[in-house]
This record gives sequence, structure tokens and C-alpha cells, in this order.
Amino acid sequence: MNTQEKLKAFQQRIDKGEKIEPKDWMPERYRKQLIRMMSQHAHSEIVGMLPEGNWITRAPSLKRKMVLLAKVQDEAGHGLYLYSATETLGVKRQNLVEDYLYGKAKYSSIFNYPTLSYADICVIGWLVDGAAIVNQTMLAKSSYGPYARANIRICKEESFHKKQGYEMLAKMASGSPDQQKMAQDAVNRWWWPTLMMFGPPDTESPNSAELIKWRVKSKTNDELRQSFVDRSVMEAQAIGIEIPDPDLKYNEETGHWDFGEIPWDEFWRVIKGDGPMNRERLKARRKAYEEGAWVREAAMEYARKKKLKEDKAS
Ligand code: FAQ
Repeated sequence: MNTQEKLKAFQQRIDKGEKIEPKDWMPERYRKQLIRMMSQHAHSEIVGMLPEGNWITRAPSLKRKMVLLAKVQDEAGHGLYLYSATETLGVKRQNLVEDYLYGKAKYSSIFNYPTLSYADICVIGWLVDGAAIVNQTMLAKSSYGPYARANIRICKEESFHKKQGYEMLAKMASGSPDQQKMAQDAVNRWWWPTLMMFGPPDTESPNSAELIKWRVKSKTNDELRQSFVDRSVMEAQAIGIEIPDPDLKYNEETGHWDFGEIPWDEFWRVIKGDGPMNRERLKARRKAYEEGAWVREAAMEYARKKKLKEDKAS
């Protein structure tokens, strides 16, 4: 088959809902788009451990500490499945990691905000993991097999993360006046950055059309954002939390909640590296990477020697 015929056959497989597997033929651009998106997703899970990890030693009880430890470890696991899934596309994990630590690769904007109180930990679980679930339930149906399968498992774990955050927030929102104030303050700070997690508006999203054509994504950024707003409004009402948006209004005609203007200038600033915590996050990740070099070297050496031994024996 010539390239045109291969492209046509590839698109037919996608349109039939078939999964593309690592050894199948794929257009170079499909491979590149997946590497970009999957590696950004992996970096986000790893950087995403920092805002919550910062509170493990200050959890308010042993139970809360155990839950938070388990959650943060899960995020590390998500990063690892996603790096492994990205490696099936023929790239090296080390290069991917170095691209975001020392180069230009992105990670989610949301992790460039500070966690100022324990209420932020509740809100990250409820809103940030909640938004991740809306996005990743779609990605669990993605056309690329390894990415879809990684997201199925990730969503199961994110669902526990969201529940623990919502349960804690509900408790805080029905606590003393000071606790209620803390809960509302955290929601006020995290609401708009969470809406930005879904990416720019559809009119300014250069990648969406291509990703949808190839069924990597099946919904646009704005569609996912709307679905997240609709469910969050109901969840907030159920626990007496206010969404900090004076323009939030139920639209009888569309059956959705209309919401106010997202501060997009802030979004673009954050993804260009100038958010409240970008420098600190990268500094912490670089330090961990550099201090862990000896572990990587030892593991590689161990694997090399083991293989030599096995080769000799066979
Ligand atoms: N942050 O053309 P589009 C989590 C960039 S995991 C930073 O619309 P696309 C779990 C985008 O890369 C959260 N950059 O792009 C957890 C592109 O730039 P590029 C991470 C962003 O790919 C919870 C440019 O803007 N999840 O939360 C963002 O169609 C708690 C134009 O954008 C994923 O990564 C952003 N928010 O849609 C962990 C899921 N939005 O690359 C710990 C996979 C856009 O051309 C604690 N990724 N950009 O230079 C996706 O679903 C998509 O890639 C989007 C962006 C939705 C992020």
C-alpha cells in the first residue's frame, strides 16, 4: 500500500472503533500527538504529587494521613503507567522527563497553584480529581490501546480520590464557622484554575480537531468543561458550598449551567511558566531527579548484570 492507502485504511479502523496497538502502522503525526499528550499527562501526575505531598506530615488525623499517603502514591503509579504507555511509541522515558525538567514540555496548569490550608487538600480531591475523571473517562475510550487501558485503571483510582476529597469537604463545610470559612476560601481559589484544566476554549484549541478525527479525544475542551460544571454545581449545593461565580445560572433551554468568563490571560501566563508556583515545582522535581541519579544507575547496572547471567545460562 502507498501512504495514501495506508492513511485511508488507518482512518477506517479508527472510524470502526478499533484500537490501534503499538506495532500497528500509524501516521507519524498520530504518534507525535500521542507522545505529546501522554507524556504531558504523565508529567502532570508526577508534579501533581507536590501540592498534596506537602501536607502529609500535617494531616489532621492518622486516618487522614493514611488516605492522603495512599492517594499521593496512586498519583506516582499513574505517572508510571503513563510513561510506560508512552514508551510503546518508541521514545525513551529519560528523554521525556528531561524535556519537561530542562526543556519545553508542558504539564497541567493546575499544579502551579499553592496549597495554603488543609481545606485545599479536600478541594483538590473534589475538584481537581473530579475534573481529571471527566477528562480521563473520555480518554479511557481513546483509539490508542495502551493509553485507553492506562486510563481505565487511573479512573478507578481517581474515583476514590474524588470521594475522599468530597467527604472531607462536606465535613468541613458542616463544621465550625472557621472550618466553613476555610472550606469556602479553598473553593474560591481553586474553582477557576480547575475550569482551566480542560484547556483553552474550542475556538483557540489547535489540537482538538485532529485528536477528535483520530478518536484520541471524543469530546472538545468546552464540552468536557460544561459537563464538569453541571455536576459540580449540584455537588456544591448538596454540601452548602457556593461556587464563586456571580454569572452562574441554570439555562432552561440548554439544560446546562451557564458560567462566567474564565480568566484566560491567567491560564496562558501559567502555561508559559509564570504561575504562582511554576518555579518552585520545577525546582523540586529537578532536585529529586538529580538526587535520584544513583538509583537509576544502580537499577540499570543490576538489570544489565541479570541479563548477562541469563544469557550465559541459556
Ligand atoms: N495545562 O490544543 P489544546 C490530574 C496546552 S492529571 C497546561 O486544547 P489538547 C490527576 C496544550 O498542551 C491532569 N497546558 O490541547 C491528578 C497545548 O500546548 P502544546 C492532566 C495546557 O491536547 C489529580 C495548548 O495548550 N491531564 O489532574 C492545558 O487538545 C490530583 C493548546 O491546547 C492530562 O494531561 C493545561 N490545563 O488539550 C494528579 C490529560 N490545556 O502541547 C495529582 C491528557 C491545554 O501544543 C493530583 N491531556 N494546554 O504546546 C488532555 O486531555 C489534553 O491534552 C488537554 C489539552 C485537555 C490538557
